[in-house]
Amino acid sequence: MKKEIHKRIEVVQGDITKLDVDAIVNAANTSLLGGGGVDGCIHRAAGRELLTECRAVGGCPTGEARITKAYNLPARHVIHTVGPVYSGKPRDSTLLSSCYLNSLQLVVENNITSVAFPAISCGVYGYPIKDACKIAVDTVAEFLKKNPSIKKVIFILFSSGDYDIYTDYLEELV
Ligand code: AR6
Repeated sequence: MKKEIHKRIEVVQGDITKLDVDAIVNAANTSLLGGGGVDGCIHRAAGRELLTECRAVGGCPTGEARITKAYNLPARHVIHTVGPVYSGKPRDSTLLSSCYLNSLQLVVENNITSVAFPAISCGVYGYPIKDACKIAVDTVAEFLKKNPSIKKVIFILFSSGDYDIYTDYLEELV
């Protein structure tokens, strides 16, 4: 990976709801009406107004993304994307990659310069973290090459084990 791309990607361990970035990405479900995991954390921290706006959006198919305001969060926007439920079929990786691509497309369209991603599909939806990490990093790196307006993409991982997987993979690509 080129140094210039590497510098625009950051890996951190922590809670995505605390990040002061232009946009955070939510690992939502197709209803967009909240749930557990990171989705639950984001809705709790953003407040009821987020649910009201999500209701008006009216859902999101797997692999696509929708943008809302972030209300009580330090971030300015929430990009809701719906990862695949892991099945072990080739379609999983295409859909997961689409989540990153469609989220980044919204980033560009909304003049956003910094965005943070959780490990989409790697909790309740059961995607193996090592495979998901490769898809996430490769998709983002390829997109950054073509889109200089995005200054920073943060991968934020809840556990130290997941954090190590991301940092190890990025080191491999240097
Ligand atoms: N900050 C960063 N990462 C987090 C946080 C947080 N606050 N909380 C959890 N994670 P999951 P999925 C990590 O289950 O697999 C919901 O019910 C977590 O450790 O949140 O895409 C939705 O409504 C894991 O690595 O999302 C859907 O129904 C990662 O975020 C379903 O879960 C994703 O885990 C989506 O499942």
